[in-house]
Amino acid sequence: MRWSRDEALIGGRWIRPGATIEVENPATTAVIGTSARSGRAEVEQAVAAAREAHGSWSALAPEERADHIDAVLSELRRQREELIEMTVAEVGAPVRVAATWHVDASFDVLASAARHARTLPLVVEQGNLSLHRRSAGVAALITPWNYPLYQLATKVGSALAAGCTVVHKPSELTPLSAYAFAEATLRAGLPDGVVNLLPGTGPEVGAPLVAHEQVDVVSFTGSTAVGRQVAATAVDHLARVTLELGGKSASIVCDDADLATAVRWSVDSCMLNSGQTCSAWTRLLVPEDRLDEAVEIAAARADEMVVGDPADLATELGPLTNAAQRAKVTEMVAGAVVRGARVATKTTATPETGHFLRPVVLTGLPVDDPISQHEIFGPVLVVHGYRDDEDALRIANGTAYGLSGAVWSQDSDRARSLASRVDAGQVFINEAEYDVEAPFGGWKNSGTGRELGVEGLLEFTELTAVHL
Ligand code: TXE
Repeated sequence: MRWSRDEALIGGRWIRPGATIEVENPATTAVIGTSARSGRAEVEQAVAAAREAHGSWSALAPEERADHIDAVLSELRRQREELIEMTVAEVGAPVRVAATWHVDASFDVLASAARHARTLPLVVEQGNLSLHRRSAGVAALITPWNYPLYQLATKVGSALAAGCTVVHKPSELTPLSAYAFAEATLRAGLPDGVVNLLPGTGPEVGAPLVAHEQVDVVSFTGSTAVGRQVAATAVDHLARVTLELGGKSASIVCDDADLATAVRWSVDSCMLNSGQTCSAWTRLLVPEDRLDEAVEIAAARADEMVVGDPADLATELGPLTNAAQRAKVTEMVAGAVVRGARVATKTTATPETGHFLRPVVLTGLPVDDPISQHEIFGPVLVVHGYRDDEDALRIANGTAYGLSGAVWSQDSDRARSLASRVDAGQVFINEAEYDVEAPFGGWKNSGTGRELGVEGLLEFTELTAVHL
């Protein structure tokens, strides 16, 4: 097998926990590699190694840490093609999506973290006070399978820049890019123990890691259910917690917007990475009297999407990353249909092997139906009509989530006013452009804390107010 690994990286050394986990290619269902299956013993060793390395790493000048991050980034850039190939293989992301949204976006995030390490003032004078920001200590980073390299980059960049040492537990479904990252830290000469890698399952590695008394910060991305458990465990020993959880974001198309442009962008946002993007705009809200027209445009865009071999440059949607996710999405759509949803898209066949699903556009259910309230995490868009701007806002804010959103209008004052009233961590106006400096995170069940930008770095620091 191409990517057979059986080690964990602890204190700069590769050690073998003994057991392994198979890694599947979701497009073919073939086993393409293995990862180590670490356990409690490795958690103990890795946290101890991170603790030991913390003193000297946090004592470095921030510029020196920035140089180290840049060195790791240079190593990763050298293997860009292999990282893309790995992402296509383990996530099933189409090669163009893998290149842009997984790999290049990860590079941007790491470069941004290094920049902030160089420029962020860690001591701020404020009258009779001197505010000192220092590294919070040892950070546990737990990442999911939908954007494995990118999620790691957002966490590890900020953590290292802030002076934390880290123990990373990748998703057991997509550990390959985590190995590539760990290898890059070794080649780049990062001091031993600054980055430790513990591949393994949530219960066997994630849970004891979060519970470890010597872990000072927990940064978790995953489901809201596990996020709750993580927060409850971490608060027991009062570790700082950042949670990046699910979403149910709305794209509000105002009556003065260019409907076709807004709808097509919204479909593309929803379907990116086969809908396995927490910030995807999965609900499309349009003026009531244009609902039919909007559904037709959305369905046409979804129907033209090329679903298939993720390694093919023409492919827009690869498979879902795992069988359980495909089953969950299929079941949620079937439930909605039983409750009366109209499927506006064609039911064209998908490849027989692999966890493929064609994009689906649904309409016809009330806004409080489960399909419009719960995260689906698949290529499914739900379209609703609204009466006026207030009604649109009520619907947009009427879920337990609050991660992202969009407003489309030709009137910038109206768009800004609406955007400022959406209960979400990020709102886009008339575009979907990614900005590496925009703090990312959620309101309500979408999580707590922020990633990226200055705010992302501050999550890994503690504050001392020195009274002069
Ligand atoms: O997530 P889990 P799953 C949502 C999405 C998806 C659903 C289920 O709706 O359908 O969650 O996905 C680790 N202590 N998102 O079950 O289990 C696990 O090993 C500590 C949204 O795969 O939350 C993995 O590394 N860690 C999302 C990570 O948590 C534990 C991304 C996420 O897996 C653990 C993924 C435990 N007790 C899914 N149990 C997003 N916000 O982008 C598991 N883990």
